[in-house]
Amino acid sequence: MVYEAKPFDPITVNPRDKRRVAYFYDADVGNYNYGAGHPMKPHRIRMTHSLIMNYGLYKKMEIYRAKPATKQEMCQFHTDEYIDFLSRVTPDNLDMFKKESVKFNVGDDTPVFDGVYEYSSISGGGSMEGAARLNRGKCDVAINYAGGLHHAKKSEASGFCYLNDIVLGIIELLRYHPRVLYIDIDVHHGDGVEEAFYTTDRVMTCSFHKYGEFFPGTGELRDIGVGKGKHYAVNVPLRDGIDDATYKSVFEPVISKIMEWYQPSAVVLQCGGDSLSGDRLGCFNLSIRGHANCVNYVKSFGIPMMVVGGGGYTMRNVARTWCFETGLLNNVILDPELPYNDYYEYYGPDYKLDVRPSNMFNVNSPEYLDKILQSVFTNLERTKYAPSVQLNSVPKDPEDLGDVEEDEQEAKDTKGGSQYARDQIVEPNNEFY
Ligand code: YEM
Ligand code: CA
Ligand code: ZN
Repeated sequence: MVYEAKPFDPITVNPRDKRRVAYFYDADVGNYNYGAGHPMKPHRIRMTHSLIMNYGLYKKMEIYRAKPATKQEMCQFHTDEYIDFLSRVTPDNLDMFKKESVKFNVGDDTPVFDGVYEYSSISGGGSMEGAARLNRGKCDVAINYAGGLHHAKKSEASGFCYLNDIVLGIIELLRYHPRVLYIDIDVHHGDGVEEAFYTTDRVMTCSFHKYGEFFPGTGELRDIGVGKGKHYAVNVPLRDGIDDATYKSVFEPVISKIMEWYQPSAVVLQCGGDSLSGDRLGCFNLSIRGHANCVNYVKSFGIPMMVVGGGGYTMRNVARTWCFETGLLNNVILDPELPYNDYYEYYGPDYKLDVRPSNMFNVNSPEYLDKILQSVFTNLERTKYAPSVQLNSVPKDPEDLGDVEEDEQEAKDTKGGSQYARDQIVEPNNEFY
């Protein structure tokens, strides 16, 4: 048996760890509205931000408002046609786009709401700028809770997602990093990101998700990538009711084995909050600690890290969790008592920084999990050990042109792996991955 049920130990941090955290937030994001009754509520990002600020985490990290992603940037992954449509369509002119609405899959899950393009550009801008700051060694951790929209496809909206900010962020990371690991703890399969990098060994994708009569229906254990990407996609299909200790007992061995075999130089962690207990759409039974343990575990490898949001449909629990995780990323365990904040009334009756598990049944048996771990390990052992890529010089970032002083300052900075990253300037000719 390779599966071993581990105890769930208390989460710890090292206050002497001085990793630099860049947090991206745009105050407009909470105003976008998918429509009455729709489960996706961008307001949860504003609630998270208010908690983060009222816990005083602004003293620990740098806070940025990213430039919204431009059309040109979006089209590094998406088709011109699709982005052009997104930029033109509005609730008022939707009638004129009947054919396109079908083609680009806007509808019930992905409605055309006021500002859908601007909302997407905020989400994408945060992940792209976060990646660029990591690339330039200006931070060790970048956070964008408006990102994590993992279902968006090259030319199609899907599952509440329009723009795949994660793919755009990873493409940016690939300019400097030979191997990027993508980890997805949202309760849904990270299909859009997996699909984008399914045929390359430059990105390993690893999604943990509910599988079986659940959206989007992909992410089987045997889906492992194609061509050069064979064995570089990892899927961990789970059943209802997984708890903290069980999730940890699967997550940690899988990630540890990936780190050993793949040796990524950067990692992107999608922190979808719909894997929490009591989520409106999810069916897992994680407490805040079970979810946050994943963040702390990935952080413990000390690799440049991008943290993005994702799903999460019980707003008060998403805000609690992302705030607690922002604390961990800054090496602080936050006080269980919530501070007063703009949305205090949402957190009653207890007003605590806690998401409790329920007594639901855990359908994931040790035998089932053992089968999954065996298969995942066998596939990883078939990968080439830390595959390398031809080294070429990277075209300069437009924003760096003429900024000699900053470049000189940057050149002096040898902390946080940035010198290593610059030594490994890796964009192959005429392709991103
Ligand atoms: O399962 C689907 C649909 C069914 N197929 C035709 C696709 N979509 C998922 C997407 C989840 C993305 C994270 C889905 N949609 N799960 C729940 C919903 C959902 C969508 C709504 C849209 C407008 C929902 O569930 C309660 N309520 C909605 C209410 C309004
Ligand atoms: Ca997932
Ligand atoms: Zn989800």
